[in-house]
Amino acid sequence: MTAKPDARHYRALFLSDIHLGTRGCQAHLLLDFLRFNDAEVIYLVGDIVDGWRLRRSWHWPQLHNDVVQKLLRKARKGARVVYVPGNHDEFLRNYFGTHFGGVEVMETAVHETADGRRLLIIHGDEFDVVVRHAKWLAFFGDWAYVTALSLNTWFNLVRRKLGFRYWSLSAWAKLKVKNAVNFIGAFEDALIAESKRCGTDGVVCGHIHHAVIRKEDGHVYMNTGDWVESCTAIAEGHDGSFEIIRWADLRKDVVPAEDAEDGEETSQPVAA
Ligand SMILES: [Mn+2]
Repeated sequence: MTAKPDARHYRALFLSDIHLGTRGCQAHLLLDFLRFNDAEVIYLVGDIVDGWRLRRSWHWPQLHNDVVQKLLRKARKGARVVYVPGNHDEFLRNYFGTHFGGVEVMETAVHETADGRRLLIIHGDEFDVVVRHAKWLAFFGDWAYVTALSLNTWFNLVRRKLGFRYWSLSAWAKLKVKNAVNFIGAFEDALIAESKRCGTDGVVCGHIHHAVIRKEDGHVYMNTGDWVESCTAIAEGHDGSFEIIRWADLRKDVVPAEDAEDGEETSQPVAA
């Protein structure tokens, strides 16, 4: 058994792609992470609850409840918790500007770092369309770019209302393994471009399950990764420095308790 880690307190923590409600979610590791790590502000950068999957089959063991309770408890105890929904928890996109249990739901947020930089906080699925059609959009310029972005939003809104599943960029990219590196690079470029358009000094996003801190001509791109495979978070220290925390690597010995307390498992017919 590895030694108990020291409790850490950060200025800000950024988590995304937890996918509560799916079997892939490593809730035991996240719960362990939340026990030892606190922050003044916690940003939940989308795909926290997997609503698309919840509609088809329900996997909600006690551990997933515990994660939610732990986050709400941190909010009660004075942490600011901001929830920026992603494509898997799009149902929350109907609730921008509202609060529940002390958690603020926002379309995007801007975080100011200890050293005065401004960071755009966004999940990133909005840019799937830009990544897929990067060449065409570059050819037609800014107008096509902006139009494609808003079409993407409307397209997925209609799909959601009709009960279809979200078209997944990551799944698509995995099918085209040869392009995976290109696809990650294109996604990063799209997010950096968006951050520049917004006049911020950098961006914190999720969506592609690939944690990284990348600096490019004075601009920073940070991806929080996920809690399905890598179990990573981005943290800002009190001095404004940023790091990736790789919890699965730090806590190899933390294993899930027996599944005995699993919650209800039901299957529902797929809508439409
Ligand atoms: Mn996503």
